[in-house]
Amino acid sequence: MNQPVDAKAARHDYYRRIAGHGLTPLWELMAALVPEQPRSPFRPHLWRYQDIRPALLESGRLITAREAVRRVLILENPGMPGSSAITQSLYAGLQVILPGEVAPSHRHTQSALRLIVEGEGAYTAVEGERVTMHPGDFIITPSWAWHDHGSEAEAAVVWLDGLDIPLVRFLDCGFAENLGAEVQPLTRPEGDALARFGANLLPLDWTPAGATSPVFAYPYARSREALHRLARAGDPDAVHGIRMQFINPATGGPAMPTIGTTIQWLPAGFSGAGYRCTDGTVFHVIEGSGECCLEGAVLPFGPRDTFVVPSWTEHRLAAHGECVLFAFSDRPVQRALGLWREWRAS
Ligand code: 1HN
Repeated sequence: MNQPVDAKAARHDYYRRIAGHGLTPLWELMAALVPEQPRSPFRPHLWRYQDIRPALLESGRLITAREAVRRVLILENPGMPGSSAITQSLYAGLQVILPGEVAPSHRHTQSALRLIVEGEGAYTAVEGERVTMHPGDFIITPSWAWHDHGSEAEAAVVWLDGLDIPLVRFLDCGFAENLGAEVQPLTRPEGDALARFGANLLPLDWTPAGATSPVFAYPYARSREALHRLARAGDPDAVHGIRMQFINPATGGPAMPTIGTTIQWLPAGFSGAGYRCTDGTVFHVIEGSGECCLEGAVLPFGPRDTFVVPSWTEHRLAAHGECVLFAFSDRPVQRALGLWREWRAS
């Protein structure tokens, strides 16, 4: 803008004076407030499991799960240091529990998901029911549900946590409390929720108590079997391969109200078409290796790695061998508000 020095100085003097009244001029900020398209300050990034596993296990020698409450290393997006966020709306971390440990019971309005990365035989208890963890299992802790974790395993168990912490912080609507006992009382046998709600059956006269799926654990053995059957049927999508969403069987909607979750299979040699969506997405590699190619960057991934693609960042997936990827994002929130968009190169 070409303006006389006097006019510029007059405006800046004016801005300084009105600032004292809690006022600021929109015309200086318009383009930043209403961009033509999303320009996320978050960056694409990959956390290589092999590289971070030693640090994760070292934390187990420095602090107990009891003292830490949750012994987690946060996967913080390098574009937003200090945010404890992996995307604008979501948090991710890797949690480790050692044999004999307990992570005490608490609840909060933030919803959580777990994707088991390594080890067998730890458990999480959610609202009175325990579930034993196996690699690839997807487990939900709904908003305001009591939850504690423990391990009777032989070795360390590690899982990826995903929570809607930044979203809840943004909305200023977070509450939390401790149970006061380390372990919550168990009121149902293991497997109850899956039998009651996850067998294409619902109890007669049952009405949902909340917005989250009553099936709180989705065993990998089942989703893997489904994916492999669909893989044999062929016809993978040009962008996603075979990509399925985890649903709430009582509604057909997303398993969690604030976090969308998917599992996808890519055939060996898959070279996906370009894609953008407004929901910044966290991918976790359950099996296989390949690459996520982005504008100006390639993220080579292998088993147990986690990578993030920020909002509206063009990317495509390529697989070396067969791959299975888990992913989560805030898509259900954007869709509920009529804001979600996608773009496909094919
Ligand atoms: C939490 O409750 C868990 O229950 C994990 O495992 C991570 C991060 C912030 C706040 C609460 C868990 C968390 C968390």
